[in-house]
Parts: sequence; structure tokens; C-alpha cells
Amino acid sequence: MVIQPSRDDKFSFGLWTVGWQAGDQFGSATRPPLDTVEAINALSDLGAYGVTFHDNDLFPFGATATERRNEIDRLKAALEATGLVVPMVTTNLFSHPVFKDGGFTSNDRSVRRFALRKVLENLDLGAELGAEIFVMWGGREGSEYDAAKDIRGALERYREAMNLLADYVTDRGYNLRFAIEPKPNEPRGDILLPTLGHALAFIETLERPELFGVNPETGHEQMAGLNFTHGIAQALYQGKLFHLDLNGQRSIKFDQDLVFGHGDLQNAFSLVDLLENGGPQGGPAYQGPRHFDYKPSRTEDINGVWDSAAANMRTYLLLKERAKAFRADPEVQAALTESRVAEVNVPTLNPGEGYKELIEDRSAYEEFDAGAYFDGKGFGFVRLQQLFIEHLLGARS
Ligand code: ASC
Ligand code: MN
Ligand code: MN
Ligand code: MN
Repeated sequence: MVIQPSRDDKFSFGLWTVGWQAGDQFGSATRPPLDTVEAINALSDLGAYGVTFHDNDLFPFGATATERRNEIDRLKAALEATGLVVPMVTTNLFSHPVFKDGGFTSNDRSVRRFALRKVLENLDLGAELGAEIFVMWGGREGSEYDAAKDIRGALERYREAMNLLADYVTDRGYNLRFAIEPKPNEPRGDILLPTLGHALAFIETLERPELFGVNPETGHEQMAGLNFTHGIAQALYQGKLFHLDLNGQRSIKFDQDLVFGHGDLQNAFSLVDLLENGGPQGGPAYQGPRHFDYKPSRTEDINGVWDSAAANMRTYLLLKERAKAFRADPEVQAALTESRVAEVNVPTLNPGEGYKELIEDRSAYEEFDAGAYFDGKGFGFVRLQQLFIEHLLGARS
């Protein structure tokens, strides 16, 4: 099958992904640095439409204004030459030692003020490059020791930071919205806003909640033992899926950042079905970038880097094909009917009905024969799931 990613597929990559030199906790780098322009040219050739970056993927921490401008101009020239765009930017508030206890929530107030200024500067850059999403992954916002962090105070400082950033983009007239990226742990023992649910609840406490959504990373939800299709569906349901980080993870372990689909393939399949087909409900679901935040494994050389970048897109497109076939299969449609999957979309109450009318409806309770409905009758979910697996395996056309 010919699978060729195109710009219309809206695949984007962080510069830090293909550019990762593969140094880890136990060993040094196995690959040389990758130049920004080379990365952009290669990603363009592979069919991506966009690149994203942390400020310090582009220029080092502490770069002079001239050095910074130089790198920005090189980036812009490469974008111009390839037609690639920058849909999202993010700030590195985790690598430098100054952020060892966090950026927005460090116990040290002067670090918090510095972090805010670093982000404001990067918001200007995001706006300059036409980015519409600003991701915030608070990797160092957290603790190892319960006694060392006042969680309520830290959340209040997180909130203070978010409100300030929202004021800034509003006053400047920037077309930027924020996406909070949850992660349960690593590098901190416990990270604040550890799951999509925590982030969604936190957003509602902000002064301009409409400017804030989430950036789910599939593997991060799995690190918390969660089903990422469920979490992402809830974000969509609440109008908060502003962006997403696709990758692979196998169970509750360190953050593996594998290629998309090289982890839980069933969950990846249902996610692509959700994004592309709207899942069981149908309809357009998500129009934003299909962004990959993965790490080419430490075993790989530069050829392996590009193989892995291509693999992310190819796996996504293969799953998209499979998901289309799954939805179009008459046997699947019959199984969905048998399982009454669509019935969950029928309101439980009749139009205009409230609890009074419900109480008056004797058929709902006094006359409801629970036995007649459910004695011995199953939902047929296993058969439906087997059809889903067979489509995933390519066993049905
Ligand atoms: C991000 C993001 C992450 C982290 C990580 C850095 O911006 O989405 O998951 O930074 O990729 O290595
Ligand atoms: Mn991520
Ligand atoms: Mn990750
Ligand atoms: Mn990551």
C-alpha cells in the first residue's frame, strides 16, 4: 500500500525529538547534535507540515540577543524555503539548574519571576512565528517530598502565572492560546497537574479559562495507568483539546517516548478513529496538528532517527486507513447496533421531562422488569472488539 504523508495530514514534530542526542540517566549521548535547518529540511522531505520547539532547542539558555536573533532568522529562512509552519512553541523551564525546584512554582520567588519573564519573551517569539498554541509542560513543577512543597500554595502560584500570561497575550493582541500538558512524574517524583483530569479542573479556576486547554501526551496518561483515548475524548467533549503529543509507551514505566503505535496499539487505533472519524459518535473531531513528541531510541544512528520520524506518520496513516475500513464494514455496523453503542447518545429524559415527570412514569421504575431485559442477555461487546482487532490486524478489508 502506498502511504505518503502530505502537508494536509498536518504532521508536526518537536525539534527536540529528532534532535535528541540520546543521553540518558545511565549513559552519554550516542548521536551528534542535529542542526535546525537540517532537521527542517529532512522533516519537510518526509512530508511533515510543521515543527515546534522549546526556546532553548533553537538557541542556548543565556544566548545574547544577537545569537538568539541569528538562530531565529536561520529558522525563518528554512521555513520559508520548505513551506513548513510553526503551529506551536513552548518554553524550557526544566533543563537549567535554576529550575531544579520548578519555574512557576519554585519555592524561590526570584526563580518564579525569572521563569515568567522567560516565558513572556518566548510568547513574543511564538507570535512572531505565527504559532497559535503555546504548550506548557511543567516537568519540574512538583516535589519528591511531601514536607517540602505546600501544594495549595504552589497551585496558587501556578494560577497566578497562568493569569499573567493570559493578560499578556490579550493585551498584546496575540492569536495564542495555551495548552497545559499533564505528566504524573519524571523528572520530579510527583508533578503538579499530573493527569488530564487535574488540568481540566484547574483550568476552570483561571481568570480567562477560554484561553486554556490541554496538550495530552498519550504516553503520559499511560504512565498514570490511564486510557488515553478516554482522556482525550473528555478533553474534546469539554472543548479543551487544543493540541496533542502522540507517542508510544508500554505500561507504567519511565517515560519511554516510543514511536506512535509502538506502545499500546489498540489504544492508538481507537485514538486515531476518534480524531479522524469522531469515534462511535462520528462527525469532525479534531482539526489541529498531529504532533509527535517521541524520542528516537538511543540505539539508533541518524538513519534510524529519520526511519523513526517516518514510522510515526506511517503508523498514523495506516491506523487511519484501518479505522475507515472498520467504520465502513457492514458487519461492524451490525455489531454496533447489537451492542447499542449509539443509544448512549439518546437523552435519558424525554424532552421537557424533569424529575417530577420521571417519578410519575411508572414504566421507568414500578413496572420496569429488570429481569426481562437482562436475564441472560449480553451486550455483545466482545464480538465487537474482535472485529475491531481484526480490522487492526488487516484481516478484513
Ligand atoms: C515538552 C513536552 C514534553 C517535554 C519533553 C522534553 O515540551 O511536551 O513532554 O517537553 O518532551 O524532553
Ligand atoms: Mn510532550
Ligand atoms: Mn513523554
Ligand atoms: Mn516528552
